[in-house]
Amino acid sequence: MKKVMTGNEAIARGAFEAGVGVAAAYPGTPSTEILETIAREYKDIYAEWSTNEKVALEVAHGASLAGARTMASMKHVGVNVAADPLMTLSYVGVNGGLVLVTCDDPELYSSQNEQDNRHYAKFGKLPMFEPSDSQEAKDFMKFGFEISENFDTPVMVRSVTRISHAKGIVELGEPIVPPVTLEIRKQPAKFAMLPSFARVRHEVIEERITKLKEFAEQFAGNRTEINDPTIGIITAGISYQYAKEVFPNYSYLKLGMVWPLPKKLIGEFFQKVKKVYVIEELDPFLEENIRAMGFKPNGGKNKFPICGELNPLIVERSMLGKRSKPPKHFVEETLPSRPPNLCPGCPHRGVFAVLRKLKVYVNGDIGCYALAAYPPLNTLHSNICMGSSVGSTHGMAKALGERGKGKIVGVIGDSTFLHSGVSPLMDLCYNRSYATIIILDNRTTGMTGSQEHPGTGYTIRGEKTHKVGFFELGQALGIENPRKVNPWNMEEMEGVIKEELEKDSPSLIISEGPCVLLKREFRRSNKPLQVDSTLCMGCKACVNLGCPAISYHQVGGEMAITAGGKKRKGISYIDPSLCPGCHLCYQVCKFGAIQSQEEKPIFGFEIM
Ligand SMILES: Cc1ncc(C[n+]2csc(CCOP(=O)(O)OP(=O)(O)O)c2C)c(N)n1
Repeated sequence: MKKVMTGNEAIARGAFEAGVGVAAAYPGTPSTEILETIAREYKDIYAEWSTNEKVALEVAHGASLAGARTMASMKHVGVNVAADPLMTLSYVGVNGGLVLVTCDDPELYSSQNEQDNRHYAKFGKLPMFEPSDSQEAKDFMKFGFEISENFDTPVMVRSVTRISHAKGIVELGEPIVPPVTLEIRKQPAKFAMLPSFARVRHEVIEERITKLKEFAEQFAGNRTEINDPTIGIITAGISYQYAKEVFPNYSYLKLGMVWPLPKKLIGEFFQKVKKVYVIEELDPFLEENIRAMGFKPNGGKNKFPICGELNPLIVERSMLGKRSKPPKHFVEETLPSRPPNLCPGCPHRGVFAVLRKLKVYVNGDIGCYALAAYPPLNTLHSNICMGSSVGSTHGMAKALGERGKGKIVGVIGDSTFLHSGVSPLMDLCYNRSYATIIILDNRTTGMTGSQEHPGTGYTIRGEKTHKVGFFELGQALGIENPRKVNPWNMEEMEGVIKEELEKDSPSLIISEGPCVLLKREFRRSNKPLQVDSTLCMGCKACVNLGCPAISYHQVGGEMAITAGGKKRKGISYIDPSLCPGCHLCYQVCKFGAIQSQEEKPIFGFEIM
């Protein structure tokens, strides 16, 4: 049977057909749907959202020790978090096959950088497969588990956004029963990495990479297509599709395995074609390694961009220069740009509106709230990676001493806090900082599409489970008196933040407001607010909250005078189809022009 699948669905299918027993992940675009598909479609596989990528890989390692085929999936930067276990997992190898899927994000559609994770394969001395479509995504996964067991190595499969999210036809197969039995095996010399054992293992992995090089020469996924011999392209992954689309008649060496590389095969390709070009997205990974083998491609990164995604047009223009003609039906993009924004009713908005008013320096983190860096909020001044806000705030406080007192806060989401904010908060308490940290507890991993985490009380399959209490956790880490606030009540929020900023000891504020998209967290919904156009002065205080439900319209003539006879340039309007009734705008309007339709105006929502 054949089915149309995204790359991520095909990766999940490959794991299923390979007989995977345990799958762990931490959400991150573009990888998230891999585990979501497993949880939804393949009920016999144990699936979990782990607290972070390091934990996910360690869970997979444990399952492999027990003999299960197992996988961990994550976005490219997730591999940085998992890099510590990864580098030594390479030494210990596997019992049951282990595949680590990395989904890279060229062009940074939803990421903080566009690092090229092919380097991890070389760095960790691990084999890496890179599919060019959904069929290969499934096949390379299945194959990955075999290679993992046959060569006693973790295997990496690399996808990119365009492979993960694009759809293609996939031939389905039946799941197999994996060859390794489930049992407890005690093999400390192989799995307990003390220096004396690890020294031996290092030699083993050097032998392994040599064997993998030999394997790469035979691997059917490393394919030569000889057409016009004047130009030969060495490429892999999505770049193969772009190149093939614009240059169908050139010759190709299409690499399905991007590490280690098949030197003999590459040499033969150089013999068969006149000129060789290496086409790859991001870093000159293939090119540099091919040059290091002593070959001299005629072009690579001297022609093709190193930053951002490629596409057929870029490939054609880079290759042909002035000789390239735009395609016949080429349409220039005419869509207006729509900067990302916090949703109407988002609990984060009020917190940032208050922080803006207080003019503090905000060390931010990764999540929806990072959008507060954009106008009109303009109230997030740094962020680098998940969990960084807490340590950075502490470091800043220590550097500034009294000069920074009351002027800096760290802001971190609930999922991010549990991912990697707990240990820096412990550090901050241990080292007696005066820093103030705000956890934005919207009861979900919002940015990546609302995944559960240990603070939501639900597993990936919706089963009820233990729910971490941020208040109690904060106390356990050393915060004397954590404070809980309603993020839609701006006066209360301002008062609490001011008090906490005054403290000489570490302080923690927990902003408790569920993501507006999480229906299960609300007891009832509110009615949309309305602008009384006779009273609105057009001061834009509501507009400056950056709520997509509020717009501003210039007025002239009679409309330029309010009921009270005052002049105005414009008025605000609230789109009732977008307004969930959070009442933030109601609180900032000094003229009583924004009117609640509730019997008694409420700040925010009645939540569970
Ligand atoms: C190491 C790493 N893993 C995953 C991601 C993807 N990611 C971006 S923000 C985020 C978490 C957002 O959840 P939360 O902190 O609760 O904030 P929210 O978006 O709900 O406001 C994740 C998982 C990432 N950027 N880096």
